[in-house]
Amino acid sequence: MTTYKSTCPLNCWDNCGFVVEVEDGKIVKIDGDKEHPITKGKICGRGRMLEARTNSDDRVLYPLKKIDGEFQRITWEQALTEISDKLADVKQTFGSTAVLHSHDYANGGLLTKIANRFFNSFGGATELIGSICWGSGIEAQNWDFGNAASHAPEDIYNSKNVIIWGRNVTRTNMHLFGYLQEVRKKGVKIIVIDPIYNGTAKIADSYISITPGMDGFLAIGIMKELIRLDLQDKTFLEKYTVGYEDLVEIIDSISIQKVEKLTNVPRETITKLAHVYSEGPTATYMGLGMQRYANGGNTIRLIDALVAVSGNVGIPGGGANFGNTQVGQSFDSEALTLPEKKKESRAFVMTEQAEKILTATEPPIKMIMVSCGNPLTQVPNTALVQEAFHSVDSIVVLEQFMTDTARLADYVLPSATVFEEEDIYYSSMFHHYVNYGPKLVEARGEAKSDVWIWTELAKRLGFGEDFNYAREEYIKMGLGSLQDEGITFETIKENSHMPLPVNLVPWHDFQFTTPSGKFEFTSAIGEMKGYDGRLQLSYPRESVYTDKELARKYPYSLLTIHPLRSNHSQHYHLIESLQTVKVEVSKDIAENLGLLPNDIVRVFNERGEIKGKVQILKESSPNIVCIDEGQWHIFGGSVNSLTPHEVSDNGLGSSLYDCLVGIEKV
Ligand SMILES: Nc1nc2c(c(=O)[nH]1)N[C@H]1C(S)=C(S)[C@@H](COP(=O)(O)OP(=O)(O)OC[C@H]3O[C@@H](n4cnc5c(=O)[nH]c(N)nc54)[C@H](O)[C@@H]3O)O[C@H]1N2
Ligand SMILES: Nc1nc2c(c(=O)[nH]1)N[C@H]1C(S)=C(S)[C@@H](COP(=O)(O)OP(=O)(O)OC[C@H]3O[C@@H](n4cnc5c(=O)[nH]c(N)nc54)[C@H](O)[C@@H]3O)O[C@H]1N2
Ligand code: SF4
Ligand SMILES: [Mo]
Repeated sequence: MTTYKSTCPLNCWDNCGFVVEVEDGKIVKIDGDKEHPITKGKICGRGRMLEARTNSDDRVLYPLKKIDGEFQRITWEQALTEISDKLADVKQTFGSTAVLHSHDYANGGLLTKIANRFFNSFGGATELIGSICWGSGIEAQNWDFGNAASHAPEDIYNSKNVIIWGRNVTRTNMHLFGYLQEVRKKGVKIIVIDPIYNGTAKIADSYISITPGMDGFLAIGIMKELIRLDLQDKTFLEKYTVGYEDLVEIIDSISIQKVEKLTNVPRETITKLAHVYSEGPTATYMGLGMQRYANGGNTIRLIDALVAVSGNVGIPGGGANFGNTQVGQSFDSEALTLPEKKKESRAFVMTEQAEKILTATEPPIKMIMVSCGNPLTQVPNTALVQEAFHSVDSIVVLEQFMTDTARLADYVLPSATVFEEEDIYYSSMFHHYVNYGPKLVEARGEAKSDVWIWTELAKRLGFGEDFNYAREEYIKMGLGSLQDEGITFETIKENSHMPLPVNLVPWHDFQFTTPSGKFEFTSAIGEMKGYDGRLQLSYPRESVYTDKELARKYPYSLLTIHPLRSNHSQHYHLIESLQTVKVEVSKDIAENLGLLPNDIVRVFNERGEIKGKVQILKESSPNIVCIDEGQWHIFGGSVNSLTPHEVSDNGLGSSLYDCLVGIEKV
């Protein structure tokens, strides 16, 4: 038995360092790498289960083709020839954008970018832009600061207060939880703002329950109190911001009583929060859940504004921490993706892909290639996604398992797992270390890395010369100018992980990358894109305040948060106890409808329905139903059969959690 260092490829805040045991060419055990500076030897079950994901009997191990409704094993030669012929035909007859590349972030490896190299060299397919995950928040921070950049994890040691605002840290970001436990012992005050009393609330000094989608109003209320008490940071506001008058106008246009009513947060708590923000440094860690609303971009912008007004921007221990996109921006994406090869282009916003597939003309979508994604479970409005995928002539899915999406395919191509290919891995959400993942075992069966698959298709389509590189050469291309700073393929390999040269305290020089060079309460980028660049009083789309009729029919807010033991849809099929739908309801719903634990209920709205077993939430905002995302069709179905696919306010995010439902016992 030999042990090697490796890393977790899963889409997660933490991007852990691994120690992997290999015996007789087989992965036998995965543990944490104690020498990893951020993840320090601790990993979660999802990471450990990458062993099962590699060794499972259910893995797709051979190229498959659907013939008369049944999948049959075919050779790679047949698969690659038929698929490349189809791609060439579609391009010739309809143009290259008649092919859609549907994907998400299921693998954190640098070389997933080779898919973009393929489609650019193809002449330009229809691509997905924005993100179901974090699109509205990233766009919001681009408008306010010029970029979405978080403080380094260790900067929390400089904080006096920490606000965990809509991030489910114990479940989704376990190493931030480690830091919280540590600083709490030193007297740092921790406050959790969330509709649900989550695991982090248990260690917090206070838990503030809030009505879903109303966080922007809470930020306004806190700013109102800061100004009333004359606690705003006047120097920062004067020297480094634009549009403060517009913000004050919005703040003045709503009473504190209205803020209390909308948020369900009492006045005294709002005043206390104003003091917490002014007696900093106060770090704000935002989650991604609360921007998956029709008003999500504006919500993040209002929280950014609060962090700015209270003087917590650009100082150690402060920050408006959302995603840390400066990590991903460290790499030379263009060298890997060759955007100059693209001759035609068309983009669909990710959350709207189904609707766009169904309505696209000039050209219509004729073929879909799916990699690193499972849209049938993960993309909102499942019925529409199903209809869209059924409407397309050919679907090719690169996969490790027979997911709901793979089952719809005409061809399924077996994809290698993290331990079967070499790459470097990073996450643009939390810390700034890049990790090395060596090839530790041969790919099982006839599985191949995605890079190999794109390369073989490229050769058959006649643009193989751009694919004439070894993996190592691609990694070097992607490292670009990092190599001048000593971050080379060799040094990453030697050290297993290396810090990237990002700003550890973003905006410490108060030089913002917005058009004005200042923090923009009123956004020039927003205006250039045709939006009203000012901050707004804006509401979720599905709420009693915006659609009384809908709220009468479907009175409860559905949150579809990330599961504890699965990374999205990736672990349900490997853990038997996860294979039922769990419907968590707030206490008031249980009392009003006479629901008891384990009752079977139907949750429904105009888009669909789902059945599951009741559990009662210990503490939460009222009228909440919560169903974890990621469930497979065979185990009761994805909760996305209920969620809306409409975009968020700034055009690039989803409104997944902006969803009203009814519920009844069956
Ligand atoms: N175990 C596990 N961890 C994961 C993942 C996983 O699938 N499983 N996925 C990874 C990925 S891709 C992502 S994007 C991250 C997401 O990480 P998080 O942002 O932590 O996770 P979410 O599940 O999106 O939602 C987080 C919290 O938002 C709260 N919330 C929902 N609506 C509102 C609201 O209106 N206001 C407020 N204040 N809170 C609200 C929910 O109650 C929940 O506690 O997690 C990563 N980590
Ligand atoms: N209702 C609801 N829906 C959600 C969310 C929510 O909170 N609620 N969260 C959203 C968020 S934040 C995200 S990030 C998305 C995630 O959505 P996805 O990324 O689509 O979800 P996953 O289940 O992580 O992964 C999809 C598939 O990629 C495959 N895969 C893994 N590695 C590789 C690889 O190297 N190559 C190839 N070809 N395939 C690979 C896996 O086997 C898996 O089946 O879901 C979104 N959907
Ligand atoms: S899923 Fe996240 S927390 Fe778990 S091992 Fe992977 S990176 Fe670490
Ligand atoms: Mo995500």
